[in-house]
Amino acid sequence: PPIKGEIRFENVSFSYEEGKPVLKDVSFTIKPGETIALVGETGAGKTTIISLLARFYDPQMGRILIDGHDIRNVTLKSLRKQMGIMLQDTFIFSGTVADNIRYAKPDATMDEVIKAAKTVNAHEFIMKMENGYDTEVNERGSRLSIGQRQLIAFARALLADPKILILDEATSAVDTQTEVLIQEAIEKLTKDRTSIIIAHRLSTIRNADRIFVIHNGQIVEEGNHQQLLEKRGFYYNLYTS
Ligand code: DGT
Ligand code: MG
Repeated sequence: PPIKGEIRFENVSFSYEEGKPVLKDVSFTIKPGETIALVGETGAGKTTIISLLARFYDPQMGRILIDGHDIRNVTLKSLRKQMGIMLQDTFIFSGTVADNIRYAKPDATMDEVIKAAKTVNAHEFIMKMENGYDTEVNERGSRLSIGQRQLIAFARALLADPKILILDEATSAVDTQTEVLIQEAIEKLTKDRTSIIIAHRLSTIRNADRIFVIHNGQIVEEGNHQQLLEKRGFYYNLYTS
C-alpha cells in the first residue's frame, strides 16, 4: 500500500562501538511532506540518523516508525523502495546517461527519463553532450562535473518518485550557475514528499520547513532559520562564526 511518509524516531540510541554512544535518546516526528534540514558540526551524528532510517544499522534502543509502523517489521526491499537516498558521493555507473537516470525504474520510457531530467535542470547539459542521453559515462563519472553528477542523481531520484527523500548534500563547491540549478532542483524534488537533507548550503537550510541542530548525538535545537537565529544558541554560533 502507498505510504504517507510520516517519520518518527522514538527514544533512539545507537553506538557503532560498545560504550561509545553516537545517538542519545533521539525523538522526533516529521510530518508527511515536510522538509527537514539536519545541521551540526562534523561527527555530531547526522549521517548516523539517516543510516538508521535506511536500516544500514538498527538502533540498540528505541524504535523508528514510518506511518506508525516499526521499520524492523518491513522488508528491506519495500523499505528502500519508499526511499530515495542520495549520499554525498553520487553513484554513477558505466553505461549511458539515460541508463543512469533509469536505474531505480528500469522500465521507464525515454519520455519519462527526459521529463525527470528537465524537472531537475539536467536536460540542458545532457543535450550538450555528444550523444545526448546515449552518451556513455564511466563508473567514476569522470566525464561529468560534480554538479552534473548531482543533477543526474536528482533525475534518478525524481523518476523513482519515492515518498521519502534523503539527501546528504555534497560539500564540494560548484560554480554559481550550477549552484542555482541545484537549488531549484532540490526545491522541486522535496515538493510533496517527506525530505531529510543533511544540509550544508545556507539556501537549502533556509528553505527547510524545520531545522534540527544535532550536537553530540542529540537534537539540541529545532525551528526554522529565523527562529533559530533568535535563540542565539548553537545554530546562531554555527552560522555567524
Ligand atoms: P559529518 O558528516 O562529518 O558532518 O558528521 P556527521 O554528523 O554525519 O557524523 P556521523 O553520524 O557520520 O558520525 C557520528 C559519530 O560516529 C562520529 O564520532 C564518528 C562515528 N562513526 C560514524 N560512522 C562510523 C562507523 O562506521 N564506525 C564507527 N566505529 N564509528 C563511526
Ligand atoms: Mg555525515
